[in-house]
Amino acid sequence: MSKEGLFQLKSEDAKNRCKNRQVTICTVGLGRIGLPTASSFAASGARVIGLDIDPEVVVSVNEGKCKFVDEPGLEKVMEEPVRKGNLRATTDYAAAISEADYVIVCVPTPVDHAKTPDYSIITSVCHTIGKMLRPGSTVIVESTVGPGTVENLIRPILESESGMHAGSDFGLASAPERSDPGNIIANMKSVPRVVGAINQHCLDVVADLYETLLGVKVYRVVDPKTANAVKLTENLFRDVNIALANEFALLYEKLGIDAIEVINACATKYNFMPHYPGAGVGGPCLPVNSYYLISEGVKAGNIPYLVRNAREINDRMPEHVVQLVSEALNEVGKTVRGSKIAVLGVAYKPEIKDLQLSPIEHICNHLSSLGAMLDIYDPMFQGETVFGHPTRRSLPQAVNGADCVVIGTAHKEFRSLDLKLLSQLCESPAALVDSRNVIKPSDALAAGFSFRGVGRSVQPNPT
Ligand code: SAJ
Repeated sequence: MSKEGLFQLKSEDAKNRCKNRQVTICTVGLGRIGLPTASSFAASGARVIGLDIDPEVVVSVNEGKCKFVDEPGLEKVMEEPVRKGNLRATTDYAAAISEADYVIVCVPTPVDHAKTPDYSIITSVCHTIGKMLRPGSTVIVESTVGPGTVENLIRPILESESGMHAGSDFGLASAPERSDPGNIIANMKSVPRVVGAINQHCLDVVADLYETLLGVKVYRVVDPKTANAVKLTENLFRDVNIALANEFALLYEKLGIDAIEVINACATKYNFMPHYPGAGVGGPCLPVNSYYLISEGVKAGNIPYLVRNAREINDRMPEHVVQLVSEALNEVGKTVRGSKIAVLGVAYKPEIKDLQLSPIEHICNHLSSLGAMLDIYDPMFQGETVFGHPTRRSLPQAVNGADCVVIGTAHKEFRSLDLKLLSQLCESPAALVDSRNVIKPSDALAAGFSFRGVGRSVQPNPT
């Protein structure tokens, strides 16, 4: 550990230290973003200290284990650095931060029940970082925050706690994570990093860290708030386009037009980016990020109405699926009350072991409250308890004797279902409701189901 902090070195010297892996990185938060970040930097040969408040996480990381079974390659990337000792985890904030050249913040930034950004975790972490910060080190915020939060909330905290000045005594930058949960290790290198910093020197030092150690392209922007605006813009672009697809689906269902067929046809046009309707938008990112921009918009007196309306449309989709279940059951002379309903897939997206803000929770809760008996099967949650319901270890166990089957998540396993076999397992006549466009309507009808799908035009079963 050199006496002069890396940030105070001339860019060239800082780059050499980076090139020679003579840097110490502290990653604050070893969750789905923090652990792959710490492991990837350590795998490049840098010395990495992973900080987490959860002692169990710390123990498992130091044993080279990780709970993210759905992150391919993560445990492999951790293996050697843990064995060699250049990746170690701790709960000891003081030791870790005071040794670091770079402090990378990867803690959650949820919204509270009033949909207001809840920055309590990141602010408390920054108070601690400020107290321990070593002159010449650089703080990098990877957590997703509203534009201006780094400049107006985080900087003052770090300066008042450290008694130092950002930009001269220590560096401060935003490098929002952009990795796709379920592909994070691959994305660490493949998805360019957008970096915005407190000044040019800091931008150079931080950009060089990602380029040199992770081998990822860096797109430099003028300041941290611009980098945070980029992250929100790309996530809200997706949320709004999904809402548009859901709006088309709701309308086309009424007009007897298959919205999926329409979107697939539109996708043949060079400038059409297809998004698909479904049960709603889940996960720790899209259903939350809009509110960061909405709250900044409210403060600035310019509410992003489109973004807000998109949230309302996407949040209404789970209830639409409940409606489709009721319709499909009625078509076979049954009601939700008293029916056995098999729910296939509860994760918020395919191949992920994550229930955060999963739209399927609302569907399960409402169907239960209407008197249905649920049986859940999800390949990522076998033999567990989800939304208060025990989950099955196999699909046939869940479907056996069902009056209705609901597809909640488009896991690979559900993309090649034998519908004839499925209908034989059900209490015939049975219904099939697809909220994730994995079932061809004609196949469902041919198998004897009464079928409903989000965005699918209803065709009464002729059989
Ligand atoms: N969904 C649809 N229709 C679609 C695509 C997705 O209904 O056409 C639903 C999914 O089923 C899921 C939700 O939207 O419930 C979110 O899915 P996602 O694929 O957007 O996944 P996330 O939230 O896991 O990851 C997003 C990604 N952002 C973008 O692709 C712009 C990821 O790159 C970000 O890093 C991540 O948010 C994040 O951390 O912010």
